[in-house]
Amino acid sequence: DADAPGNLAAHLAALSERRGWGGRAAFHQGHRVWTHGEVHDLAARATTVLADHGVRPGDRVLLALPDGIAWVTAFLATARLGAVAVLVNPELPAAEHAFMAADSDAVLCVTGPGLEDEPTRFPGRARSAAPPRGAGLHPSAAPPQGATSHNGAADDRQPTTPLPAERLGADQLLALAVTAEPAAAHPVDAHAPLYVQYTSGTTGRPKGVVHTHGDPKLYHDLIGRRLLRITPDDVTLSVSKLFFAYGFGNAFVFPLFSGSSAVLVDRRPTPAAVDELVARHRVTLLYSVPSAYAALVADRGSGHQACFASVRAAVSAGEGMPDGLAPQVTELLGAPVLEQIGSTEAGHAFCANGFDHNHPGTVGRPVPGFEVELRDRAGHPVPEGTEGELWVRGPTVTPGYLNRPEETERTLIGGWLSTHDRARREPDGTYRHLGRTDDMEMVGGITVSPLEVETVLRRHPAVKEVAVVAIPDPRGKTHLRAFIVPSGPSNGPTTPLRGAGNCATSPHEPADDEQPTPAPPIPAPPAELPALETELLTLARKHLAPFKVPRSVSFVPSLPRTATGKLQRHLVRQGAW
Ligand code: 3SK
Repeated sequence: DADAPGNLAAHLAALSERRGWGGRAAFHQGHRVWTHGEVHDLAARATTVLADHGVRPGDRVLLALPDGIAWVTAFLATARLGAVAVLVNPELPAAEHAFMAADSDAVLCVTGPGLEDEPTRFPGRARSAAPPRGAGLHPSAAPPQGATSHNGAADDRQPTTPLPAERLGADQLLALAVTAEPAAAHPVDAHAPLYVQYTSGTTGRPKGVVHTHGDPKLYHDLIGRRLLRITPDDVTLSVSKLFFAYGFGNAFVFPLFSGSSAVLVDRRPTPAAVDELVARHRVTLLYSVPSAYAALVADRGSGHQACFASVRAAVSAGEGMPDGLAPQVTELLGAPVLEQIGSTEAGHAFCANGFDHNHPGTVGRPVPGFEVELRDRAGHPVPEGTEGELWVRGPTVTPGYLNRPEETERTLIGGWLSTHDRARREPDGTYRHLGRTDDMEMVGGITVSPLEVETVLRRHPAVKEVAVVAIPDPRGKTHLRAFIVPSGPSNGPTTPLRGAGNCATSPHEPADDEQPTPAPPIPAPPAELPALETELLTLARKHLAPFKVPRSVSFVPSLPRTATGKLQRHLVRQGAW
């Protein structure tokens, strides 16, 4: 197959050349633009820098970097070298970084600002004699015996050679790359491992999920090109960051495979930053998560605003959209909301809505090439119209977890991936997401879906966010408690809207500080809370069976969420955030 990707970085560089994209914008960061040609040239040079730092084909290189050109360069250079990039959230605590560096047996950690000088964060490690177990990292990654490495030198490394892990700052990588010679790509096939992403994990230790050189092309062919119809004229803004599956596909894979561009921002943008960036770069595709869309609507109001005129679609994933939010987003942006669902294990979305078939409130139909089944706890398909757990089979599903053969065996059965998402199939073949299987709460021996209770409570205009969990009382009996983040006086739907009718764009002086530290949520004044509690419980009694009505309400300034906006229900249960 002439179009088979082989080495992803080499494939993308050749594609850009063939299609004449060299002079087109690929990434915007602050006031700088990098063209596709510049990106691939820089990556080829950075490959030499990584090799000079001891990285060899098959090695793991941990990237703890904020979104930006250094991230893109480090990823492509690692791929070009035939090494495996380990993508981690740069904002994790030191202990989690240390765990991931050790778990992936990284030989080099490329770090962003603030992390370079922390000696304990990425402890030096001897390169282990044995490769990590469990996910087939080595068989297809290792160069064939006697093969030469990317720079033509024979790879004579002995597996037992102790070699301490190196560290390289992002600025240093870029500075060295500018003057380095470009390196040829190491030949690998499409099944060779390309990257590892750690699942943010709502419980337990993070697990490294492996994906191959062939996967990104499929993300683009199946979703970017076919469903979202991305063309070279598109401009992407993804609230989700590059280290995460959703952001990686949206803001790295799709632009490089389509000749389009992405706006990269190093932190999660605030609502004000989103509309400034959309207006400044004429963003056409906005990718976000429900909590960030809700914040945008709360901040800007729902009437259409001119600063969003360029947006042609608002893609949403990560969690189900609360009732009523999608129409508000559509009204604000003047564009359809396309909900989808995916997972780190599936690589990208496996069910999605598209322009031709968009069923609001559902996550759409299976992405072509994916099969989806709803199964009961015993793993048997459920009758039509009944809810069950989503199982998925498709071309980009991970070969497995790094170092976790038992968990791989439990999650991947006969090529089918257990997603732990609950859903129901609608008559038009779309799937309605009903929460996570581990989200169910037990109250007095009865299973309750907290999502159902949360949906009712969220209808109250003074509720900005809500999480319902079962809490044991001192006698061990469990009761439902609702944790509520109240709408602040400035963003409640019944009060005047701070930004309504006003785009935050400043055409004369584009903001450099695109993401000011998010303002802390503004809780309602304490005197109003008892009344609000009564109103919420009345609302719950009106719409829910008695055993689903929360016994108590706690008002909190925020809820614990993963970097991608997913509620961390186990932390709410523990009261630990
Ligand atoms: O979290 C999701 O639902 C998702 C959606 C699209 C791509 C990747 C992911 C993880």
